Amino acid sequence: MDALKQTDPEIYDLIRAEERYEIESVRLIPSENYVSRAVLEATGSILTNKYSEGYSGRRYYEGQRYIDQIETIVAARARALFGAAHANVQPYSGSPANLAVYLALLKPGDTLMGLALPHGGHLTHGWAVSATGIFWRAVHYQVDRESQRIDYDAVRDLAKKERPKIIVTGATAYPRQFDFKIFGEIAREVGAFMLADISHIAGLIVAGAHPDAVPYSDVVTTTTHKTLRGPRGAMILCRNEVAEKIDKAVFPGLQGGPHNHTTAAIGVALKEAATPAFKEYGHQIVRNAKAMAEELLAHGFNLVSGGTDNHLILIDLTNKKVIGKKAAQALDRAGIVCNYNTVPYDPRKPFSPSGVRLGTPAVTSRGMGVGEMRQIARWIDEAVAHADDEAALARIKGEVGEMCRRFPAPGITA
Ligand code: DSN
Repeated sequence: MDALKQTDPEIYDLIRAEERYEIESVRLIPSENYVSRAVLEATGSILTNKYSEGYSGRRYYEGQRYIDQIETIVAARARALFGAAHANVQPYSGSPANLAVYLALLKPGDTLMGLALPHGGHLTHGWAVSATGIFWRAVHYQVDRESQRIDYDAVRDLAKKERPKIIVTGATAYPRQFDFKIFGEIAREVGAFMLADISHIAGLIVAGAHPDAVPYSDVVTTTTHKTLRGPRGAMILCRNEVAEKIDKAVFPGLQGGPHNHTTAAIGVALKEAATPAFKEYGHQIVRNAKAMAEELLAHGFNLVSGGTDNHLILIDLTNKKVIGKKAAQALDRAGIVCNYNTVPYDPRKPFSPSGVRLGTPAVTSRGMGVGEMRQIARWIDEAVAHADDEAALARIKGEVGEMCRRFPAPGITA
């Protein structure tokens, strides 16, 4: 980055500092990852210079001879990898992707139904402060108070009562698998479209480490930068019957020119995800999360739903007498990065909730395995117990840094 260093040393220094931070810390935010050098190179390529409103072969600008080929290849890779009839690879990120689906399939004021945000859903699944809860009438299902898992009978009852036009599945903080088949059946029973937002678990689905959503859904949205390990972007996969509406909603409905550097990098990530090594990666993410969960349970942590089936763990810290924000901040000082998070039926407010959320996609990308996960869980236990003890946190940080040096960070030191 010599040119950057010369032109803008201030930004250069901050990028280098973030790079060191990503090398030296254990990154447990479940929506983050490390992309490969190849994905980074495509993201930082000259494709950022282009404008190409429209779709391959149907652009509003000349000069698309290479861009058309790139977008065609990437969409074909997306269809092949996910077994989808149609793929739109232009959404800027997950929120615009979901917005595009609603724009395509709903009229303003129509009802949509999704998992409540404090129960693990997402803002764009119709939460009141999101555009999706302002322009559409949103109703929400929750997890069961006892099992802290989705109660499919309750989902069916709510769908029959509210008659949503679209049912959204998918989550950002749900540690269990989704039964997409049942969701599809419920959607058909009430005449709703089914949208599966698989942003968090796309990589697991590709690897066969989570059941597939495409066969049961009308539309599937996914970001490309989480378990899928691509650049920051998104895709919409759908049945042919709704493809034209989806494409029109993305452009010209919602967006202008696609970010071609991102499209190309998504293509690289999809190629990487089609390999046997990626399949193994997806399964290792889950093995690692289960090992970390087991060790946390052994140290008296209360895990939402009692454990995990996927890439993430949600800890309710109430019994540890530490609030989520304080625990997350102490962990960061100890070199372990996670986020504070609401837990189902949380009596506390979203800005200072009772839980923390952990995930294993990034550490698994570094090649860490179950032994390291158990060690990380023990550090978490120590850091939470000594959240006010700076000497203890500094000692843990030293040990974390030592372990991190043994595992190259993809895209940075590997
Ligand atoms: N912000 C993402 C996450 O952390 O889960 C979801 O959009």
